Amino acid sequence: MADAILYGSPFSNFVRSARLAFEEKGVAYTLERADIKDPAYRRLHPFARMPALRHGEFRLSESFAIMRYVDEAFDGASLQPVDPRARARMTQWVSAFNDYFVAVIGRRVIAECYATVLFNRPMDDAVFEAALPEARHQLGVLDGVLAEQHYLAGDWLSLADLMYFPHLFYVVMTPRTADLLPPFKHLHRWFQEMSARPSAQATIPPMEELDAA
Ligand SMILES: N[C@@H](CCC(=O)N[C@@H](CS)C(=O)NCC(=O)O)C(=O)O
Repeated sequence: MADAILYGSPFSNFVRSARLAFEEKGVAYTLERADIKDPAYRRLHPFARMPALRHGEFRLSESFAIMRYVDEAFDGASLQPVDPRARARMTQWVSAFNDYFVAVIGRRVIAECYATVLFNRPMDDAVFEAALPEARHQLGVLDGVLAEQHYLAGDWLSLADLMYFPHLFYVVMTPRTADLLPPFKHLHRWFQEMSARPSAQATIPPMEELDAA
């Protein structure tokens, strides 16, 4: 079967999570930049977001669905725990990511720092500052989990870790937010270990092209 094609930008957090699944699994894929505003792209993603996947005739959208497909359709060490409780824990953290973490750390903290690049407008300091207490609370929750275990779903890397890492990468790399993570020492330990993985190294966004706040 043809290699998988992942559509999206190398700057996108969600695209990077999907790429991390390919890299961790050792599965060949091609990253293709897509014009998500092109009506034809809706055949791949009905809501015109990224990433989307094409694997032969099979089309799929939504990062977590793509990550599960990559994990389950190809050989290699599993990125999802077998134990039902650990697997449920992975799903819990992915759900929390999609519903709470993205809304605060994705859309109000990181996105504000990149408002010029993303929305062609100045950063809204009030939105950014107002989000910080909840952002710190969320980082504290993750820190508490990682104080007890090595990865978010237990002792082994899982899709939950791959989901959070790209967002936290921007928190650490962005001058305005760089001091947020280090006080959470367990989360910081996890972040440093995740950053050193070959999968993370292979998917670093070309930051020099961005002008962060
Ligand atoms: N729930 C989606 C979220 C995807 C998403 O929001 N992607 C962003 C890029 S990081 C996007 O496509 N933004 C384009 C836009 O909002 O126009 C997923 O998990 O794949």
